[in-house]
Amino acid sequence: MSRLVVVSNRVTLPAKGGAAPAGGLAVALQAALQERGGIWMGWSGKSSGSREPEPLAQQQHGNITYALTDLTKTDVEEYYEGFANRVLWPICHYRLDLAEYGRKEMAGYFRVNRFLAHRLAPLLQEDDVIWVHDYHLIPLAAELRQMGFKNKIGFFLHIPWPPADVLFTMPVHEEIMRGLSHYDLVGFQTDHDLSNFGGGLVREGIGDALGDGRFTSYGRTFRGGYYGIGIETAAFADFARKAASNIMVRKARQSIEGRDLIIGVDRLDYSKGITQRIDAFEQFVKANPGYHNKVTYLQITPKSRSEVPEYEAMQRTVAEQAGRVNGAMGTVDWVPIRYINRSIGRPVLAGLYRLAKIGLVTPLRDGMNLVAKEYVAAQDPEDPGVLVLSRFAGAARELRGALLVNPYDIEGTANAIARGLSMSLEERQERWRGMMDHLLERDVMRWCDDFLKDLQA
Ligand code: ADQ
Repeated sequence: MSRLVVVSNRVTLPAKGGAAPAGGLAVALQAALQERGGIWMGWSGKSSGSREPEPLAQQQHGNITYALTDLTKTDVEEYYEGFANRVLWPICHYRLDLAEYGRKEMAGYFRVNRFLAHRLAPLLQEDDVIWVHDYHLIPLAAELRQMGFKNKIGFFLHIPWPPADVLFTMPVHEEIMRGLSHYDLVGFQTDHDLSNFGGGLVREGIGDALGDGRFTSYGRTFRGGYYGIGIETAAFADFARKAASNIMVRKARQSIEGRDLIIGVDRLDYSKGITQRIDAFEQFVKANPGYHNKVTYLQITPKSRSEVPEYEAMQRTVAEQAGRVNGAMGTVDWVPIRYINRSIGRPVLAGLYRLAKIGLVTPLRDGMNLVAKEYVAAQDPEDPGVLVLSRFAGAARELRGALLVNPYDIEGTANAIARGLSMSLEERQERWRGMMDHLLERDVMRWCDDFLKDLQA
């Protein structure tokens, strides 16, 4: 078996004794790396003012070498905050209005990818299989090819891929499309993303679809496929089962005091539809006076990317909105929305999901959305809750037992909340069983195996 080299913007180091275990993606990649031996390389998260890069920091854990590089402050501003998060992220989430193009940032993105390729090169062996993750690193394969590397290189995109009409508003779309052609396998989350990619390629006359998942463009032939990412289903279900005895989960249960719990868990990001969701909750309470003082909506939202202005503005908007609804609807003994900005360890999170009658997952656009899958995995088979899920999340193409909603349709989402809260036990069990079977079969290990098998085929 060839050695595996994983490259991603950030690297998850193994949890230190006692620390909360990492999320599913890290667990799966670490397992694959441990089995075959390999390297996980990426940015350390640190930036310095110096132009001369420090040597790569390497740490060995079992069969895995973690290789971390610092970037300069300018690199981080241009490559990460500038192009990746202010151009590619909004464009891939269909938000033309939020993309901010700057020549400097675009150049920085390609420059840092070249830098990372040069840092990686000395570590590579001839038959290594290289797996590159996500939108930060699209040009990496092209850089490695230019240096003469003929290894199998795969790419997986964790976020959506938009239709050509959206993508082609980006001044460097051509370079991005060319960058993808240097991989042997380009993986998307859903059939929908893959067809946006293939459709754009053909329609814009950049390349051809050869059938059987093969494409040709810029003189290269490569494969495209979709591999919906999963979670560590069995382990997560186990956390949830055991969480009843957890002190924080017990306190949460006591504090709900016989009310139904609705839960939302998202990074603070405009793609997650949090403001529309709060509107829908407010609409639900207004339209259903019987639920006054009978329901609590817990929204757990750690801040993210605060250096990007839209995110900073959103922090204020959501906090004000939650405060306004509580002020208008709350009573001396009822706070309708509990809005908290912190990260929660996975075992506790699993317990909170299990307490909730409704998992409210309503992104405006999402590659997959793992929260939807975690919510389902955490349910009690005897008395499962209902997943209310945006049709614009990749997960909606797999989780057919969810109540699918259009998150822009506030009344529609409010109605789905009401429907979920009054759904019969029999219907809840039937919907949940189908979704859980799917999640057990297609967990994150399977995702990892499927991608690597196709990459090496
Ligand atoms: P994200 O946009 O980060 O991921 P998501 O898939 O929902 O979105 O994953 C978030 C993860 O963070 C989940 O595992 C969740 O439990 C965890 N999390 C969120 N809030 C938390 C909190 N307060 N405390 C603790 N944990 C919290 C990107 C894409 C997604 C895609 C994933 C994986 O945007 O579409 O599903 O990558 O490919």
